[in-house]
Amino acid sequence: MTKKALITGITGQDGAYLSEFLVKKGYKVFGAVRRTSSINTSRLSYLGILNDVEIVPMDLAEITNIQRLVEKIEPDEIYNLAAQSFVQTSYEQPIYTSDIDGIGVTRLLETIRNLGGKPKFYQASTSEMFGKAQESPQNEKTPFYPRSPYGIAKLYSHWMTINYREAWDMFACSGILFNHESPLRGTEFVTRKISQGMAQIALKKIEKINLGNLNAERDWGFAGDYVEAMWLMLQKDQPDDYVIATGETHSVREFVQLAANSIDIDIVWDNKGDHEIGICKKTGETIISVDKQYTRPSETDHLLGDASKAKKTLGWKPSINFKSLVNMMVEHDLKRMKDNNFWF
Ligand code: NAP
Ligand code: G4F
Repeated sequence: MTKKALITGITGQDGAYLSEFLVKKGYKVFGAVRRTSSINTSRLSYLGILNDVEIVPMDLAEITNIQRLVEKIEPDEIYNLAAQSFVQTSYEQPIYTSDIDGIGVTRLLETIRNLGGKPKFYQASTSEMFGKAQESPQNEKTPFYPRSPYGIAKLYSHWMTINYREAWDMFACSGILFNHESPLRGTEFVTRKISQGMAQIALKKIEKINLGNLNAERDWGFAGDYVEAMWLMLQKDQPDDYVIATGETHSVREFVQLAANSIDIDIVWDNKGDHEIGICKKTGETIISVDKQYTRPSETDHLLGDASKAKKTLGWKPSINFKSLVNMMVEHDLKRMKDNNFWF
C-alpha cells in the first residue's frame, strides 16, 4: 500500500528536500501550508516536484485545523518541519516563536494522541538547544543550555515529544539536527547571505557584505543529506532521539574565506571586533564589514555535533563536506544571478 506522509513546513528548505526524497520513495506526500497573501512554492518548483505533492492548508497556530486535516488525510508519518526558524527574529518575536515552535508542537501531539497515537511523528529539534555548550562535541546526552527564545521554545517541544512517547506510547522521534544548508537556504541565514553576497560581488552588483559575529562556530552540513536521517528515524522498530551532524566545526570567518575563494578572491583580515574588515588581497577593496545590527543579544558561540549514534543505529552519514557545500552554494547563486533567476 502507498504510504502517506504529511509534511508541515513544506515550503521551506527542508520541506522541499524531504518531499523530493519521499516522492522518490513512492510516498503520497501532503504538504501543509499556512495561508499567506502569496504562497511560496518556488523551492518545490525548483526541484521539479510541485505537481507531485498535494498542498493542504494548515497553520500550527490553529488546533481545529490541524485535527480536521490529520483526520482526513490519515497519514502514516508526520514530519513537523514548520517553525519560526530564524534565531534573530525570535528575540523580537519571542511570544509568536514560543507559540508556533513550542505550543504548536503540542497541538500536533495532542491531535495524534486523540487519534489513538497512530501516525509516526518526527519533530525538528535543533542544536540551538545546546546553546552555551556544556561540552564539545555535543551528543544526545549533553545537557542543554539554550541561548535564544527560539532555542528555548524548541527545547520545550523536544521534551514534549519525549513525554508523549513515554506517557502515551507514541512513535515520536526528535532529530537534533545541527545547521544544514543548501542553495535552497533562506537568504537571511548567514551561509546563504554570504554565498549570495559573493555572487553579487563577483558580478559587481554590490561592493561588500555586512555581517555580525565572525567568530561564531557551526557544524554545517548539507540539507539534502539531513532529510534522509529524518526518514530513517521513522523506519526503526523503536522511536528515539538522534544527533545529526558532520563532526566538523568552522567559523563564519572560514565560511567567508572559502566563499571568497570560490570567486577567486583571497581575503586579508584587518582590525578587530566591531571594526574588523575583510579586504580583497588583489584590489585592496573592503568586501566584508562588521555591522552590530547582525549580532545577537546572547550568542551560541560554538557547535560541534557527535552523530555516532545515528551512524551506528541508522547507518546515516553525511555525503558533502564543508568545502564542497560552500562551493555548491556560491556556484548556484552565481548561476541564478547570471540567469536573472531570483525566485527565492
Ligand atoms: P525554513 O526554511 O525557515 O522553513 C520553515 C517552514 O515553516 C516554512 O515552510 C514556513 O512557511 C513554515 N511555517 C512557519 N510558521 C508556520 C506556521 N505558523 N504554520 C505553518 N507553517 C509555518 O526552515 P528549514 O531550514 O527548512 O528548517 C525546518 C525545520 O527544522 C524548522 O523547524 C527548523 O526550526 C528546524 N531546524 C533547522 C535547522 C537548519 O539548519 N536548517 C537545524 C535544526 C532544526 P512559510 O513559507 O509560509 O514561511
Ligand atoms: O545562519 P544563522 O542565522 O543560523 P543559526 O542561528 O545557527 O540557526 C540556524 O541553525 C539552527 C541549528 O543550530 C536552527 F535550529 C535554526 O533554525 C537555523 O536554521 O547564524 C549562524 C551564526 C550565528 O552565530 C550568527 O550570530 O552566524 C552568525 N552571523 C554572523 N553574521 C550571522 C551574521 N547570522 C546571520 N543570520 N546574519 C549575519 O549577518
